[in-house]
Amino acid sequence: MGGKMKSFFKNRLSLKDRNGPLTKELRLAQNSAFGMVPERLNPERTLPSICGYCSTGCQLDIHMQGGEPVNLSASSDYPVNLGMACPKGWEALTPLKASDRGVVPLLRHSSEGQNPVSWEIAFETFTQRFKALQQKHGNEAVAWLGTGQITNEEMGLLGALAKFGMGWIHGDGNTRQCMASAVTAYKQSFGFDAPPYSYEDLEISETLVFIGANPAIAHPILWHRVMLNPNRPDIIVIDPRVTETSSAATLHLPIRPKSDLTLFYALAHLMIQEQWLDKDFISAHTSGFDSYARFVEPFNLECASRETGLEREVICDLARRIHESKAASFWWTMGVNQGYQGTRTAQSIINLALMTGNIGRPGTGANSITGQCNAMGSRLFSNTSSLFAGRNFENNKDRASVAGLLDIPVEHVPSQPSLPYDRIIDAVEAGEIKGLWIIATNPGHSWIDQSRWLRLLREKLEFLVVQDMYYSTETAREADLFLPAAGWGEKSGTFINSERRLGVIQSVATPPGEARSDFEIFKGIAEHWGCGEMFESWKSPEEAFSILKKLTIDQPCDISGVENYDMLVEQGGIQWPYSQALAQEGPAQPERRLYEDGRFFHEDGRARFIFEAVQSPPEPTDEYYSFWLITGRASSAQWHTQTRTAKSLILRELSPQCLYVDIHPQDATALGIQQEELVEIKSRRGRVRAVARVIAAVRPGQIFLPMHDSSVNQLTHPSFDPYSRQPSYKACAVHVQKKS
Ligand SMILES: Nc1nc2c(c(=O)[nH]1)N[C@H]1C(S)=C(S)[C@@H](COP(=O)(O)OP(=O)(O)OC[C@H]3O[C@@H](n4cnc5c(=O)[nH]c(N)nc54)[C@H](O)[C@@H]3O)O[C@H]1N2
Ligand SMILES: Nc1nc2c(c(=O)[nH]1)N[C@H]1C(S)=C(S)[C@@H](COP(=O)(O)OP(=O)(O)OC[C@H]3O[C@@H](n4cnc5c(=O)[nH]c(N)nc54)[C@H](O)[C@@H]3O)O[C@H]1N2
Ligand code: SF4
Ligand SMILES: [Mo]
Repeated sequence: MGGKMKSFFKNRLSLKDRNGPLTKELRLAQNSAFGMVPERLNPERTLPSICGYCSTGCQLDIHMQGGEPVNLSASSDYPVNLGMACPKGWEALTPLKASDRGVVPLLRHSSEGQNPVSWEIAFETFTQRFKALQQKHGNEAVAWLGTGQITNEEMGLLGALAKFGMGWIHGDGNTRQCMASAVTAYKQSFGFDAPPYSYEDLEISETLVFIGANPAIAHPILWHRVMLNPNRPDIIVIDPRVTETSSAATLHLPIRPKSDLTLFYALAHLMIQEQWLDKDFISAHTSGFDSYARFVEPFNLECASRETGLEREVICDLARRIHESKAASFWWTMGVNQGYQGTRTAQSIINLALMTGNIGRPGTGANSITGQCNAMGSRLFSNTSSLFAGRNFENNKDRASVAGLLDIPVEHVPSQPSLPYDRIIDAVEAGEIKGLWIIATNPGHSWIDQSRWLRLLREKLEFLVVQDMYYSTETAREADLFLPAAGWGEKSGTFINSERRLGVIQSVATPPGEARSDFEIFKGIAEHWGCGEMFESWKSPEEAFSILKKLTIDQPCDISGVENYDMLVEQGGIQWPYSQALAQEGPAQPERRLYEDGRFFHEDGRARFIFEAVQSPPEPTDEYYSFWLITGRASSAQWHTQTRTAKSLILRELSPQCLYVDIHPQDATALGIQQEELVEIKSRRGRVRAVARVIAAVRPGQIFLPMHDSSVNQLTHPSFDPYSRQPSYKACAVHVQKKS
């Protein structure tokens, strides 16, 4: 460990000195793992690997014996997690052993269902079927849907293979469901998709404002880092629900869903009126402030209070707290991004940070937290909505530079961007897209308005390929061809976490049966497609990493100073940017934030104030559909569609096993619903049953359903942010009644 890293750890509290409250479920999971390590197992060696669940990016030490992983512990010398892990991390190895792992490719023979076939036949079928569709209907008749959960190297190879090798134009990722609004907001406001912060900011900020975020559940180790903040910070949570996070806050604003934009415009107006501004920062580093000031004038306290349901005094109090703080930071996730005005809402938060000078300094920032382990990697390397490393498909210079760096003819780089996810689905419905390849995502459960999606898969698609660890997922069951993939722990590569930190994942276990890593599957497809030569130099993940590095040179996300995987492990991960020039100055500082010099990525170096009129909800409540449905994460032991977490007995014991609905006592009484009674919830698209949890955590007129049950997205309404095309998962009207 380098000198900088050593002093970094010396200045921290030791694990036993920390008094962050361990939740009951964390304690349970930690005990179960601690009891076995290291006395009983006495591992021969440990291999560090970044966790394959959330974007916090904790490092886990995998304990090896006889070449097999026997257990793991949380790395105490990694700057992200400092010896901590959440239940999913402690249980990360368990899902690898599940009985429904895909062990051979499966091919559907019309009425006989899916049958095992060799990889040779699988690759041949893949190639013949997709090529036939392209020959008959053109390159726009096929598409892929990827993920933020595979490695950068896999993502990069997939994006290059599909677009430059196979001639595909359309490919998007499940990151569209998750990050798209933050990405668009940053690009428009800062000139590049570059979140400013480092996790250290959680520990040194004086005032932390969480908007539509429940980190105690969704990013538990980040939340612990907030608890380690020695400043006794002001923690403000803006969330319609009482959550695990809001319960620990100094101020909770139970805002009316989707009224955040009005709140932030009103805050801006108030702060302008009071002159609570950083005028020097505004004039030196931003553009468009005067128009913003004029625009927010009508957003007075009366209007804000009416729209948000918050008392005027509470809104004033919030403004004052931000003004009086020397270092205020703003953190947002899905309560903002997943909105029909997600991009503008994210920008209203960015605007507040800009006008108060809360950016580029320790403990500040307009900070979007990502979701999946490699969501940030997909933003840079998936080659979907932007060309590699933040470039633009429509820009000839960008296309030429990528073609040059990869030594391929420029005509192989499409000059049009992909359709976004929802438009790909519309194109399936219109019969324009006939073949789909889905990799490491389970939209049969997770996509909005799921019944339509499943109907289209079954009725409209001519060829569906699903590449997953498990043959049993809602999506894999529909596949014409299923490709069994190795999972986290069975392959190597890199991830990028929320604070832009690259870390290494290691192969510690052998994939079951004939399952192959996604990287190997992509290589096999390239060979059979006849474009293997183009990917000759992508020999191994580490060689692919060298290619990705090259692609970043002179971009804001330049990582050309990272020599190899060993350097990443040795330095405790490295945040981008880390150019060759930076590397010459020495090892990377363990915590780095952006915009310290006040320069943003637009040509004039200035950040922009961007704003727009507030819209009303696409599906408002009415007399019959009188409840507002909120969906989201429910427990730190459950991950999305649960293909992995449900395989662990410990995680199952830590989370509810049947679908429940949170409903306010007042509403329950009015509807004659008792605690734990069965309730029916209907939307215009479907109906589900859930057990009532009568609790004042939700407001009257609102209900909450966890996203982890596969029925929930039968209800959600397919509305999208117009700029990011991110689905609005947390806004639809439903009818609630006691199940007769
Ligand atoms: N345990 C666990 N952790 C996870 C995941 C998981 O599945 N399980 N998934 C990961 C991923 S991919 C992601 S994207 C993140 C998501 O992490 P979060 O965004 O923190 O999780 P959510 O529960 O989806 O939404 C956060 C909050 O938004 C609130 N909300 C809903 N509508 C509004 C609104 O209009 N305004 C405001 N201000 N708030 C609103 C909800 O009440 C909810 O508490 O979690 C990551 N971490
Ligand atoms: N109602 C509602 N719906 C939501 C949300 C919400 O808040 N409310 N949140 C949305 C968000 S933010 C997200 S990110 C999505 C997540 O939605 P999904 O991406 O569909 O969820 P996961 O369960 O993570 O699916 C990952 C799939 O990849 C497989 N897998 C895991 N590792 C590998 C690997 O290395 N290789 C391959 N080939 N497969 C692998 C897993 O078995 C699993 O089937 O859900 C969205 N849906
Ligand atoms: S907080 Fe996220 S990265 Fe850390 S152990 Fe839990 S799931 Fe893994
Ligand atoms: Mo996500």
